[in-house]
Order: sequence, then C-alpha cells, then structure tokens
Amino acid sequence: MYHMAIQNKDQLQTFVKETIRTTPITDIHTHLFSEQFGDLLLWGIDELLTYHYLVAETFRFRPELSYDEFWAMSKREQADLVWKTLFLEHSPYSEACRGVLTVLNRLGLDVSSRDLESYRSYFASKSTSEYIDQIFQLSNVSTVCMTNDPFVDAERERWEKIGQTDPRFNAALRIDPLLNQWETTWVKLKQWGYDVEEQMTDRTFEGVRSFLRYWIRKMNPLYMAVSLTHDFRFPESSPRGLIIEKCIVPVAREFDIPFALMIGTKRRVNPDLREAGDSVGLSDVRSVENLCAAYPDTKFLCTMLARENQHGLAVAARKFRNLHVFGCWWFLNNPSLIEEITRMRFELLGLSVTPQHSDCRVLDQLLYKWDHSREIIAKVLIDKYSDLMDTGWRLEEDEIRRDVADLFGGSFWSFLGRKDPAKG
Ligand code: FIX
Ligand code: ZN
Repeated sequence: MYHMAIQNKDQLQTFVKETIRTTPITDIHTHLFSEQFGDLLLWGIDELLTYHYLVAETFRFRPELSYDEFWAMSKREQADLVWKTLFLEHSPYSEACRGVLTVLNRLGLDVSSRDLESYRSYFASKSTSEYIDQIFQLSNVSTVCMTNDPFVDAERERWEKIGQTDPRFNAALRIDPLLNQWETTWVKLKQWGYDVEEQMTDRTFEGVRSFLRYWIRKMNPLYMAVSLTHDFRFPESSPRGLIIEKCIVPVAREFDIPFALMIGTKRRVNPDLREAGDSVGLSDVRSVENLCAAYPDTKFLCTMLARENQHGLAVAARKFRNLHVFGCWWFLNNPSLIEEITRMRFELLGLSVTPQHSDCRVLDQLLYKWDHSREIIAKVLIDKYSDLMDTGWRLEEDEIRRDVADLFGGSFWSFLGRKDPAKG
C-alpha cells in the first residue's frame, strides 16, 4: 500500500483542517428530535433567538422587564426583543449570539443586512424534512443522539405510535425523574402498571427494572442518561443511590449499554428564568471513580459541568477503562474553555475521549456548535501533531483521517462496542 506522509508543518495544517472539515460527526448528546416527533423538533430563526442561553443574556440588559411580562409574550415577540437587545443595541459577540450569526451566514443569508424579517421569510419557505436534510448536509453531522424522556407526556405518546425511526436520530433513554424525584415518580410508575411502592424494596427494584427494559426495547437507546446536581455522591443510601445500584447498573449490563452521567448542575438558582435559570456547582469525581470501581463490567459515559472538575475527571478516565469522558457541556461550550479542556484531555487521554457534543436544542445550531468546535479541535490537534513531528515521528494522511474519525464518534462507537450505523 502506498503511504502518504505529511512532509512539513504547512502541509500538516492544511491537511488537518481539511480532514476536520470533511469528517462526518456522530453527535452523542443533543436535545433534537426526528420529524416523527412533530413539534418537539425545534428549528428556525425564532427558536434560535429564544434559545435559553440568549434569554438569560437578554434579561441582563433589561432591568425594567418583569419575568412574567417576558414569558407572556409570544415566541415571535420574545425573539424580536432578544434580537433588538442582544444584536442591535450591543455587539453580539457572546458565544450564543455569535452562534446565531454563524448559522445565518452558513445558510447563505446576509448577516450584514440585520434584517430579521428577511431571515424569517427564508425559514418560512422551508419544509421540515428538506430543512433537516439541508442541516445534516451542511453541518456534515451524520447522526445525532436525541434525549428521550419517557416521563414527558408528549414524548411518551409519540413513542407509542412510532414505527421505523429516522436512522440519523439515535435514541438515549433519559431517566432524570427516576433518580432525582423518586418521591413523585413512583406514583407514575404505579399508574403505568409497574408493581412499585415508595419504599426501596425488592418489589420496587424489579418494577423499576421492568420499566427500564420496556423502554430500552422500544427505543433501542445508545445509552441510559441522567443529569445530576453537583451534590451527587455515590455510594449513597438514598433512592437515587439504590436505584443506580439495583436497577440501572444491572439493566445497563443486561443490554450492554452505558450509563451516561452529566454531573454538576445547580437547578433553578433563579426559577423565574425557567430553563435558563440553572447554574453550576463543584462536583465529586471520587463518586464517579467509586461507580467505575464498584462495577468494572458496566460502561459509564461522563461529562461534568464545572471547569474545576475537568482535570480530575480526565485523570479518573486514565484509571478506569469503563469510563469514557465526553463533551464540553453547556457553560463550558465556549471557545476559550473548549480549547483548554480539549488540550488537557488530549494530553492525558490521547484519542480515547470524545472531545465534544453539541447539546443542540434547535436543529440549526448544529451548524454553529460544530463549526466553532471543529475550528478549535483542529487547532489543538495541529499543535499535538506538530510536537510529534518535532521528535522525528512521521505522520501518514490515513492516520490523521483515522484519528479525526475517532474523535468525531469512532472512539464513542468503539466504547459502546457497536458499529457506527453511518458507516454501513
Ligand atoms: O440536562 C441537560 O441535558 C442539559 O444539557 C440541558 O438541560 C440544558 O438546559 C442545556 O441545554 C445545556 O446545554
Ligand atoms: Zn443536554
């Protein structure tokens, strides 16, 4: 076989950038839905502008605006206010604002016109299915993983009717209420016919396991997932700790799927902001290590929200091969922090990490979240390869292609022990 070696640093730069641009991505955590889920899939300019990141930023410039007044507005009115406040009255360089402009630009719209109505007419001319195709193609994302919560009525009802799903949208079984609000969730399970009681008895555990099995068979999820507040500890004799031990872990093993933990929120520090009112707190990496050590046959995916936890988490992944670290979550999804965290992870974990997920709530965001992250991942990778070249190491083009494919989903699929469906 003929090998194409990289000859110099200029060639390295060009080749890495091109490979990063053209390698399709598996986006392992989003809040997107396929078309079959109807209005659960959000897209278009008004959704982009009312993204909760931008809502939080808008209130900072509107001390006179009451929360109730804002929430009483129609989506279009809210979008008008966000546009006026964050784009016209101030320069929109926060990451979330810049993201909207990247999206418009990538769609070929004239960002310099600042003409919100013309953007609206562009989106009004699109059908959902053609727009989904367009965004997947333009963002070069091959598959996304949804967040599928059977405790959300609208979603549960749709699952009961769905037949064949769109292969671009993988499922993830999200079970926050099971772990975080057992005191009310058990009543729902009981109503749905599961033989559970509030007490943590063997009967309850079997009921919860049946519930998980039912949804795993229906959704065929890539993993089960939960987001946990910063004060999560394991082991713990709470319903949360016991359900993990007696239900999640055995069922994860039974179906050979990972349990994904997203740890570090402080929920509703400002409840008036609704979805935008959550914050961040310092979490306990030791608890993740405890889980990995107690259940070496169970796979854990983990991301943490606090910047201060990133180093400890990467070190934990060096100790436990059943732990796969992913993404720069939420308040970490900013260029300066992505760069710092990605650099550190590459240094500690090489290629056995998934550096980013998008967390998109609006389909169009795939364009900006991935454009922005691709640029930073390329920069860090060029530096790392460049250091290798300085030692005299020779890099082949195919090896760079292989590495980038791993970072953009390959390592994740290997960890799962599954084949990337996009690769046939
Ligand atoms: O829990 C989660 O999956 C979080 O990502 C979201 O709830 C959060 O609101 C978000 O959109 C962060 O990016
Ligand atoms: Zn999320």
